[in-house]
Amino acid sequence: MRLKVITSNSGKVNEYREALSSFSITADPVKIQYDEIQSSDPEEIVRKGMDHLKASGISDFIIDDSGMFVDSLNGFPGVYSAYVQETIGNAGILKLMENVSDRKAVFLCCIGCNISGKDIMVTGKCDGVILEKEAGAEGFGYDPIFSHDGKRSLAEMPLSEKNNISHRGNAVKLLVKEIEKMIR
Ligand code: ITT
Repeated sequence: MRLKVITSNSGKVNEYREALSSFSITADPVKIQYDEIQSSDPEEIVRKGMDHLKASGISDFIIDDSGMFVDSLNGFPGVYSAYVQETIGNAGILKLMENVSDRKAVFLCCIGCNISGKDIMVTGKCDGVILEKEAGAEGFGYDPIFSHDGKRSLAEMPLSEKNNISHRGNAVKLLVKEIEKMIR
């Protein structure tokens, strides 16, 4: 099976390639500009994105909307994660977290997948904490400041190890279960 991975983010492409290959699914990266609506609900953002792509005649694809939600910042940056990463970046988040003792955060990844005209939507999560400083050179985005075990950041893990515990890796596991139900 082949699925188009529609994203502008090459880090996501690498993760999908690795995660899907274990299930004999080939990920073909495709860059298509489509408008992401503003919403506080990642599933709504994905649903509207899928509708837009299907209306343009595109099928057999994956899109995802991901975000990091920090408890002590009332869920910020959450659905604004892309904008916040581009503007204040990891250094800005660390600044906001100075002298904050509750460092709990969660990463969510909502995947929308269209296969043979049918839609599947799943959400994976990864609980963790915001580290005191950036660490590691792997991955992308918030990986250097987010840690699942409170010790190593996601950017200190090889890609396959991140996929084992990450929001996107967990979403892919749920997606594959749904695909298996669909083709059974
Ligand atoms: P597309 O919408 O084109 O897929 P994007 O990078 O804008 O790419 P998102 O809106 O889903 O994707 O991501 C929101 C932000 O969160 C963005 O800055 C990402 O770099 C970051 N992000 C997403 N997944 C991440 C992950 O697994 N690790 C670290 N940062 C991540």
